[in-house]
Amino acid sequence: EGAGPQEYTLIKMVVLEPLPNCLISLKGKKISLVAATLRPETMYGQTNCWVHPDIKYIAFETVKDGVFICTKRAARNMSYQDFTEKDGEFKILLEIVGQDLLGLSVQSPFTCYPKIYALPMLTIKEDKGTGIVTSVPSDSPDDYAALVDLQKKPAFREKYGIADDMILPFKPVPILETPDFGNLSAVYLYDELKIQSQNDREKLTQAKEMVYLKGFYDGVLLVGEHKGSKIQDVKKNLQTKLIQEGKAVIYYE
Ligand code: A2H
Repeated sequence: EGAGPQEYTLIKMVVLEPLPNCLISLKGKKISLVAATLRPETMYGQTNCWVHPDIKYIAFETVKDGVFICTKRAARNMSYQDFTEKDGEFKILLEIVGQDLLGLSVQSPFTCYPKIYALPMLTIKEDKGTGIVTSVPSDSPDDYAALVDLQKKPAFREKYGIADDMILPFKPVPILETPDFGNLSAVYLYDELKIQSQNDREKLTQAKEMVYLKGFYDGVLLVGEHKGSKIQDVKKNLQTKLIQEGKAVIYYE
């Protein structure tokens, strides 16, 4: 880790009806699952979001944006970044175990899928970001590996009560092209390095570094208003656009 704080883009994924039982008491409020990402320019390729079944999350009221769902640790950090009225104070509306969020549907910015689902990822770390991750399987090897695990293992889906139609229709979307890895970098490297599952940590770390470097320095966007532009040139613009449209905020930790 570097010396200074890390800046993340916090993507607001708005929870859609029908609300899962654990959120019924919040009916009528705007509720968002919030995910910290380093790659706001890839949001065109979201196919789902990730929640850890065993992590404890909370719902808390923000000043401007309705209710956020994330770990308590992230809520505390946010309370020092003007998300709540008083520094260090946040009102916990609910405590929720990840398991109970699985299968809920959200609307997330920029993706071509009007509705995406919260699915289980077992490698999520409790002490990073919000504990919720947005999934871009075209460009994140971790996301692709976790999605393939669910797609090819019906028993894994059943264990968490995930219906086939929350997963099977969601294909990685080509959003960014690099000369070396083509237009689905994560898929290319998953195959090339013969990654077996989301637990294949060593190879996934290697794949992640490769995708990130090539994507940033050689990547060209294939979709959206900056189609044809280099990632380096538009990453910041896309972050700003998300923020201006009220779909994201900056978050540090
Ligand atoms: B990234 P860093 Cl397309 N546990 O967003 C595990 N992973 C987490 C997490 C947590 N608690 N919180 C955030 N992340 C993921 C997009 C993306 C990301 C792409 C490609 C690479 C990539 C879509 N998922 O990250 O340790 C989030 O996934 C590669 C590292 O702070 C976030 O950005 O560097 C990134 O890890 C933050 O990880």
